[in-house]
Amino acid sequence: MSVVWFSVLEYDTNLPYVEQKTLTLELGWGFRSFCRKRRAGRQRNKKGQGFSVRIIRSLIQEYFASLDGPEFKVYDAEDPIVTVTQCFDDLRIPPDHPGRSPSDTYYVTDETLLRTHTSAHQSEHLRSGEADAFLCAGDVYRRDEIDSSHYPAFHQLEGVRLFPTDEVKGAEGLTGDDWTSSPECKLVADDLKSTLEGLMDHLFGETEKRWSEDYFPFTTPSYELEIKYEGRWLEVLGCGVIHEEVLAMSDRGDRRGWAFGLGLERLAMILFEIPDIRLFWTDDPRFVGQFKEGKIRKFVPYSKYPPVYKDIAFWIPEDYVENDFYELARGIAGDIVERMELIDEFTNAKKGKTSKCYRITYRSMDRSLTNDEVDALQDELRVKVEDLGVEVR
Ligand code: FA5
Ligand code: MG
Repeated sequence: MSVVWFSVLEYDTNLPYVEQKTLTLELGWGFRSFCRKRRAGRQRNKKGQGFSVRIIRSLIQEYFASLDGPEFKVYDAEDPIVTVTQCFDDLRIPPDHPGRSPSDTYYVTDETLLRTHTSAHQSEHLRSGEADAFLCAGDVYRRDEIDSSHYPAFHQLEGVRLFPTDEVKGAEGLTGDDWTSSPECKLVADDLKSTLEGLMDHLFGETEKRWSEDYFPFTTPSYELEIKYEGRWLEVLGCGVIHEEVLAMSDRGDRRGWAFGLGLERLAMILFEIPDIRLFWTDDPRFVGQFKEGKIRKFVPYSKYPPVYKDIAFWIPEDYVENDFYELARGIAGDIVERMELIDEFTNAKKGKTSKCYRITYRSMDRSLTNDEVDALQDELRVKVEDLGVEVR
């Protein structure tokens, strides 16, 4: 299995490679990896390897095809480079939302960016009026925290379902609280939850799951679903009842419906018992060789290489942004960074300054790291981090 990328999901950007290479330089680590891995994924596909995300995706499509009700049209060939309008404005994401900032999002130009979620295509598919229900899969990109379940490039699958007008007739014209407190809104939310619970049962059989309230500007009410995995709760999806203004902006203001967006790697991690999201990118034959087309079996762990821990402490400037530090470390050490953890923080009242100390776990998925190699990475980080205006202690 492992990757995954476009090749595995069988879609492609429309960008010629040369153009991608140019973008690569500006977009930093996530996009660079994506170009590299995409090529590797193609090779692997030729050899018949690399399937876990594709398997998950087919199981999901299979489930939705089996449901009564409208047929789910499948979209998966959208360009991952979208406009600010598609990714944010169409979804009521306000101008000052942190998700829009360059510390969270890879911008290509001021107006275009690598989509941060597949919801970026919701509005265009709603507006096209082609289907009352659809699924939309694609690769998405974010600057994010660094640990075993977060990666700067991953795959999402979006689902949308509009209800027949007569099933939600009582809610005609209702907005705001009048709508969200109506029995029709409850009907849509209940259908959403039971559909997704059914999906989890289809994927995993009996499994522990829990719902929590969430917030998205494009759905209300909103929820997230977590699954118990290796003794902890792992968030697998966000969802909700589509906000009436989103529907209205897509010329579907007369309709009501639900939407969800799930993380395909997260589900694959649970189904195949894959302990670290970086494994989706490894070329290690001990990993890749375990996943063959059409076969679902648990990952048989091989011994991990030993980790190397390094701490770094610095005084931060007022405009310090944590994601910029994570991105910097990824830029220097790539996949070798397994985890970055804030282990200490204090403010010196006299100096009026705050210090942060991070523990970085370096570990390769494919080989043993030498001390010299890790020291060199850490030294480079200590120098380059000063570009963020911090003062290393
Ligand atoms: C969203 O992206 C919303 N667009 C989902 C949605 C769609 C809500 C439609 C309502 C209606 P969120 O940021 O929580 O939500 O991400 C959704 C899922 O993507 C998460 O539950 C998780 O499974 C996965 N995910 C998020 N960040 C990462 C990451 N860095 N690495 C791997 N998977 C991730
Ligand atoms: Mg979430």
